[in-house]
Amino acid sequence: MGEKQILCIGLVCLDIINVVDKYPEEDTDSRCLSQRWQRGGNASNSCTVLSLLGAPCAFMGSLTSGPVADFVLDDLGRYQIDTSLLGPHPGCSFPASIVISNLRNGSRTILHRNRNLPDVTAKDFQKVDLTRYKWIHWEGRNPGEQVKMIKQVEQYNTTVPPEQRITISVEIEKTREELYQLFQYGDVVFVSKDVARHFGYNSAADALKGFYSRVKKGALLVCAWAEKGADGMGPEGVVIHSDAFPPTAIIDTLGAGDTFNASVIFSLSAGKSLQEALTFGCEIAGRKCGVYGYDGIV
Ligand SMILES: Nc1ncnc2c1ncn2[C@@H]1O[C@H](COP(=O)(O)OP(=O)(O)O)[C@@H](O)[C@H]1O
Ligand SMILES: *[C@@H]1O[C@H](CO)[C@@H](O)[C@H](O)[C@H]1NC(C)=O
Ligand SMILES: *[C@@H]1O[C@H](CO)[C@@H](O)[C@H](O)[C@H]1NC(C)=O
Ligand SMILES: CC(=O)N[C@H]1CO[C@H](CO)[C@@H](O)[C@@H]1O
Repeated sequence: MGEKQILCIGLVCLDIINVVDKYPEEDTDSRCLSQRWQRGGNASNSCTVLSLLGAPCAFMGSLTSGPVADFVLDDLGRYQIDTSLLGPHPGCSFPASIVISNLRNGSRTILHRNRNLPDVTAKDFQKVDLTRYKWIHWEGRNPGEQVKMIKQVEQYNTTVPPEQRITISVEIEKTREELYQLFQYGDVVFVSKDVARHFGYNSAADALKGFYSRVKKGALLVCAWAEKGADGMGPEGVVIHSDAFPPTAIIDTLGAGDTFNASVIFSLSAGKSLQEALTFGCEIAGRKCGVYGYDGIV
């Protein structure tokens, strides 16, 4: 067996990206500067970045069959992302999003299509051979099942020597009450600016101070704040900060958060400190904002 992998569990979808130089007005015809298909989905994006950084990684999620699924599968392969845990769900429609990326101000508007693809369940997860992974990341989606999966990993951790234990990270991005139970799981917890704002916090530092009591003992809590960079807090209760690294021009901020998370996970999994990981996360995410897609960030 080769080096242990980092596994990301969540969604893969198709992003149909339309680049415009002015946001379209309703009831008008307008042209986009370019249009492209790109594999998307938060956990799938983080895998792309982990792989570009040189970490062996795997993605677990649902996939249907058909031309769009083939495109996505090919692309995962192109980035050497292990897809052996992808569950087939023929007959379901594939999640796709229309993204309007405004070149003038870097804004991006996303129109999600309703999806009927099932999320990964604890039952699916039981089949996973945990000895292959050193880190597992969950994009918060179906927390009831996700907590059961995390408990399986915690149970596994009690049966192996410390150096073989799996680090658990979770991401809480959406303002959905049921997702907040994920705070108390995870050695590393990522919470979004959206959730922070929803709770009335106006900075990453305030969010960390407010949320830290929810995480488990010893955990790291991380909150990114777009052009303000990102903050993190560990058991010492001290706020650690990295400024953003703005590119010369903002080209495409889609997936900046996923790039940031992946880079932080990469850095921490290599034994770096929280400060080093935040700085690395902001540096790579900043570079990502300066290119289309992900190629060229490393
Ligand atoms: N406009 C920007 N300029 C420079 N860095 C940025 C910018 N937007 C995002 N970043 C970087 O990406 C990280 C994640 O940003 P975030 O706002 O959480 O992403 P998302 O846009 O995906 O929600 C930030 O911590 C920062 O390092
Ligand atoms: C592994 O699981 C234990 C619980 O058994 C948990 O406390 C720990 O944070 C997990 N991760 C690591 C890296 O030990
Ligand atoms: C990364 O974390 C941010 C919250 O800081 C979230 O918006 C984004 O969806 C996360 N991506 C993944 C793959 O967890
Ligand atoms: C498909 C999906 O849930 N995408 C989300 C990924 O994360 C960004 C923010 O980082 C959201 O805006 C997307 O909706």
